[in-house]
Amino acid sequence: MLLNPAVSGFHPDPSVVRVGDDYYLACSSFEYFPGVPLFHSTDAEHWTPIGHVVTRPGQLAIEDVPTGGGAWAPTIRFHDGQFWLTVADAMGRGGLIFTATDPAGEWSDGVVMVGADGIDHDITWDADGTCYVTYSGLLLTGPEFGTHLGIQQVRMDPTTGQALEAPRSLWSGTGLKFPEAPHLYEIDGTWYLMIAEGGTERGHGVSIARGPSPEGPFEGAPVNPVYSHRSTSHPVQNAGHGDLVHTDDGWRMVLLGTRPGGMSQMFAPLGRETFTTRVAWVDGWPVVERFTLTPDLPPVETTTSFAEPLGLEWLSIRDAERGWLARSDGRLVITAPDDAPPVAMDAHRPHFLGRRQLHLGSRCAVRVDASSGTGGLSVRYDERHHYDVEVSGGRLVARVRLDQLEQTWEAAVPDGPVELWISTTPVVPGPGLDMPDLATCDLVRLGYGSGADAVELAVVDGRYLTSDVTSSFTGRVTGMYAASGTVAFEGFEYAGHDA
Ligand code: 6LW
Repeated sequence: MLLNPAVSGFHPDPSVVRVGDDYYLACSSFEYFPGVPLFHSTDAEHWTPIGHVVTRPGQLAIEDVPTGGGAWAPTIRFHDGQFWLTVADAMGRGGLIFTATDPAGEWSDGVVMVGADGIDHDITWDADGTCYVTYSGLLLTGPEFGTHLGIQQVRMDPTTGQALEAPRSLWSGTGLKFPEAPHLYEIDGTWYLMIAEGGTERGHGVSIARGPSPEGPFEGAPVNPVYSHRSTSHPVQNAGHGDLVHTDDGWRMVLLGTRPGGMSQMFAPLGRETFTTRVAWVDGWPVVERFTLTPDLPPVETTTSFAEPLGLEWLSIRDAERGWLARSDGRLVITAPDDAPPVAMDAHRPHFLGRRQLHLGSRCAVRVDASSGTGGLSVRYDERHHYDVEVSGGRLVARVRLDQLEQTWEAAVPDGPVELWISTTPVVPGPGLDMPDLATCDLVRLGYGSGADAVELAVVDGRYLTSDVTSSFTGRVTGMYAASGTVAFEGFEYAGHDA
C-alpha cells in the first residue's frame, strides 16, 4: 500500500505532473501566504516541499479575500519546456495562469484568464499544440454569484490568458451537485475527462468519461463515481478531486480526503489533506484501488530556531509584505498592527505567523517575551474560529472565539518570558468515556509553563475548529501573533503523532 496521507495537514485539491523521472505536486492555499505550495518526488509517493508559486505581493489579490477565498485548486502541467500552473484566485484576481522553468524557483506574475469564468481550471494541449482550458463553471463574481454552469471548456492562448472562443459545455458527471476539478488526459488515442462531483464534503467522489477528442463528445463510465468513500466507515472521508499520473510502477491518482473523528456526525480537525492510490485500466476504464491509512507512522518533533531564515512551512494571513516580522538575536519579533481589534486574532489580517497542524495528536509550544507588548499562540481556522493563549505583562489569558461567542480563562504569571503551549488530543473510545465525550474529534488544551511547572488553563472541544463546523476550506494553523506593541518569540516546538 502507498504512504497515506501523502501530504498531511490542509493540502487540498492536489494536482500532479511527471517530468522525466521527477514528479511535482501543487495544492490550494486560500488566504494564506506564501501561496500554492509545491512538492517534489521521485516516486510519486514520498513528497518533499520545494517552494511556492506565490511568493511575491501582487501574484494573488489575497489581501481582501473573504474567508475561504484565495488560491483554489491548481492544475500543474509541463509543456513546451516549461511548467504551467492554473489556479483560481477566488474572489481575488480570478482564474490565473502562472509559468516557471524551475518549479522550485520564481514563478511568473500570473496572467488573468479572460473568457473562462469559473474555478478548477485544467490546462492541456493536443498534439497540434492547441491549448484547452477545461473548468468548473461556478461563478464567484457579479450578479450571478453562485450559479453553476457545469463543466465548461474553451480553447485559449495560454500566454495571454485570452479565450479563443465562447465556452462550450461538456459532460458534467452523473447529476450530482458541484461537478468540478476537471482534468483532461489523452491516453492511447482516447481522451478522458475526469471530474469531482457530489461536493467536497462527505458525498464527494471521482467520476470519469471518455471520448474521441478533447472537446468530446464524452461518454460516462459504465459505473460512476469510479471512486468515493461516501457512506462508508473508511477512516478517510470526502475522498475526491483526483488527478492522474503515470509512473514506472503503474498509474496513480492523487486526491483529497479528510480524517474525521467523532461518532456518526464526525469532524475533521486537519481539513482536507492529500492522499494517493493506484489505478489500473480495465476495458479502457480506470479501476481505482481503495487506499488505506499507513499504520504506525513515527511521531515527529521539530524545534524552529529563529536564528535561521524561516522554512517553507511558515504562513501569514492575507499578507505578502510582512513588514511587521523580523528576526533578531535568534528570536522572532512581531510588531502588532496599530489598528488591532480588542481580540487580535479576530482581525482580517492579524500579524500572525503559523504552520499547519499535520497530525491528529499535536503540541505546539513557544517561549514568549511580552515585556513590550501583548501576544501569544493561537490555533485558528479563520478569524471567527480560533483558540488563543496570550500573555501581557503578568497577565495570561486563554481564549475561545466561536463567532460572536468568547470564553476566557485568566492566570497571573511572573513577569518575564513564559512558555505558552497548545495541544490537541484525539478522542478515542475508552473507559469512563460515554456518548457526549465520544461525539467529538479531539480536545484542545491551552496552557503555560513547562515540565513540572506546566499549568493547563483550559480544555476545549475541538469540533468547533474543524472544516465541518467552520465551513472554511482550510485546516488548523497554529502560530504566533502580536496583539499590541512588540512581542518576541523563541524556539517554536512542534510535536505530532497520528497513532
Ligand atoms: C475547489 C473545488 C472545491 O476549487 O472547493 O469543493 C474549492 N470543491 O474543487 C476549494 O477547495
